[in-house]
Amino acid sequence: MNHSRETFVGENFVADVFASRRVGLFGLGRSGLACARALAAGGAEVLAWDDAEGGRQRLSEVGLAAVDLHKVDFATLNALVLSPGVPLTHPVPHWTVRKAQEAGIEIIGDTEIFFRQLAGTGAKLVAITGTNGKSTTTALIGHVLQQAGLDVAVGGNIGTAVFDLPEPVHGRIYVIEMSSFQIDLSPTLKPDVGVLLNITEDHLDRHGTLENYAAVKARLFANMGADDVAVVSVDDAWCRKACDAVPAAARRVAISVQERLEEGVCTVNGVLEERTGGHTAMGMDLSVARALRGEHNWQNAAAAWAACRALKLNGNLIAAGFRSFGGLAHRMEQLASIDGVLFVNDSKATNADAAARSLGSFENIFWIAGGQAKTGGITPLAELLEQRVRKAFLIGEDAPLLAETLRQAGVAHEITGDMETAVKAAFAAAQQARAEGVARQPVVLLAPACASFDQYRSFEERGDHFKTLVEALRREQAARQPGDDAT
Ligand code: UMA
Repeated sequence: MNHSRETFVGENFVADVFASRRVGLFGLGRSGLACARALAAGGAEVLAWDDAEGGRQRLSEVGLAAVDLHKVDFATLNALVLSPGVPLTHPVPHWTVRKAQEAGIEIIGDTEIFFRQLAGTGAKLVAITGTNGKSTTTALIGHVLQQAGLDVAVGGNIGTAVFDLPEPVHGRIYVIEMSSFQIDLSPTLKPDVGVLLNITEDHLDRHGTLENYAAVKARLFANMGADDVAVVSVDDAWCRKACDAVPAAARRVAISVQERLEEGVCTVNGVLEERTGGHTAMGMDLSVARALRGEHNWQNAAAAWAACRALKLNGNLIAAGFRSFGGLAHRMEQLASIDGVLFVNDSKATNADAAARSLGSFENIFWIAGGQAKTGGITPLAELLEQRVRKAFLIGEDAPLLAETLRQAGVAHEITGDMETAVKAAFAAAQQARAEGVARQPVVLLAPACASFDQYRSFEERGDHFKTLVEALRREQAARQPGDDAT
């Protein structure tokens, strides 16, 4: 997805729910900037600020001047609009949060204002959350609906800020990926279709405990009523708890990749089935959908199927959409085969659980990992690493921590520090393995199991850097050996 200013489609989004009122807005990244512009266009007085000079400067792009919120009496504001990346509760509330709490004003996100704008327009909302797979599921649902000829807009945590989307009109369906941070800032969130994929440990630095994190995710369903549909996994205990808490008036659709459900949508051994009363009503073999191969995608597919069915799409259209889905950048993205070595970019794997999915999908892996480790590091991966990884190449500030787990698991590794050194070393080792005649194609896999922020601005930037380096290798190899298999 391209986030350059030229491609923004919603430049004219007018958010008037705060017309003639005074709003403090903090954080001028992608979401804050778009929200400031939309609120100002809707007649609000927007007092916007960012801790970083760069953020404050960006405000002039939307015709506004920064106002130092340190000097503003928050009791004169109607609300504080906070960017999702700014700490609300943990590790400590941001200074703007403290000021807003002391003044007793509401603290909300751009998504909350967006949802208020949707009310009464006849537009529909599909909201997707979960620890892993939510971007793929969001993109997949968006793709299927679009292929079916519906009016669809896809955004949220996936990358396009909600106020960079087109304005609501009757019949338009918004497919919005929601992070836990965004849910936390969206008290009136009430999707027509809500999807909860899975809950495993992540972002504990921002939510304190797994209990809090799970409770925030479960709020996706809290305001649901009659006609709303909750699509929820029954494969983990936290999701089952969230499923039990769905308001009685709403309809629940269970999804599973572990059991053949009596009722719901399940994918067992790669075959998706929509089950009702213990019978299979319809289904498909996912092996025909090239971007949905691998166990990690079965849950995404089951969820997307259930969500599209909740929107009354017929099964043939959904299956056709699954088949034509191309997948997402930075999610197990197969980049090239160079000198018999496959390069895979899974930069989105920012925690151990996500990395486990790509590690489980390949063998003979030359693994590039590291960055800022999450709680628990890569300890849960020890067994998988032993089975799949021939050698690890570690980057970033927590490389020594990862090295310790690898040492204990008896897996070969070296600390390469930066990405460029890692790519070259991994390629050389993979080529050597190939020369020694390994049975399976060696794979250089970037699946960091860590956040990127010590070396990059985002996982996208990290993945793009990896892609650039792989492309350079491909060109080098093609120049050296014309006619090689570099693709
Ligand atoms: N800032 C401060 N002080 C702070 C923290 C941040 O001033 O203490 C400022 C920064 O200087 C910067 C701005 O806040 O100018 C950044 O705001 P942000 O981190 O909320 O980022 P945005 O650019 O607005 O992007 C957000 C989401 N980012 C986060 O949740 C961290 C993007 O999700 C999302 O795509 C975008 O809105 C559009 O909706 C990214 C993400 O990493 C992909 N999400 C996390 C994840 O998927 O794990 C949750």
